[in-house]
Amino acid sequence: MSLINIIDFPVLGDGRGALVALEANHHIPFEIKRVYYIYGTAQGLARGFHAHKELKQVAICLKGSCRFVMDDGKGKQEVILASPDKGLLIDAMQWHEMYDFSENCVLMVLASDIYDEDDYIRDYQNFLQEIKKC
Ligand code: T46
Repeated sequence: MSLINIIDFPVLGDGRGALVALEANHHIPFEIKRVYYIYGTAQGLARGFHAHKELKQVAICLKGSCRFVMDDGKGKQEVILASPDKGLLIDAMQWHEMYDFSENCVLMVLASDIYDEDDYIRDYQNFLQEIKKC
């Protein structure tokens, strides 16, 4: 089973440039309750290192590039996000780590719920224990 689920968004391009429109429950497979974005990332530093118990997310690299490592407790797979017309689905109970942010990277994330620290599993051993119960 692939841990990398990329959603290709339709690009409505014309002579003036490109336009991508994302609709909840259509292009994005959930109701969007929160949008956040990451930019100005320190060079050489990684982020993530957690899984979410319930939250579903789609990550879109609007500018530049970054690398995601996705982990289901049995295996790991990597993907580079470098295009604003592609979204990476980060499902619940997928451990994820983000590396190699380019200097100009702008990473936008659409999330199925508002921020809740209790939904995070930030300890990898705890994640491995929880995944066995799924
Ligand atoms: C994820 C990956 C892809 C908030 O207060 N509200 C928010 O909506 C978010 C996303 C974060 N925060 C606070 C929590 C921390 O004190 O901002 C701080 C940095 O968050 P964190 O260390 O979790 O950042 P990342 O880049 O490691 O992870 C983020 C998301 O938190 C996470 O849900 O899946 O991006």
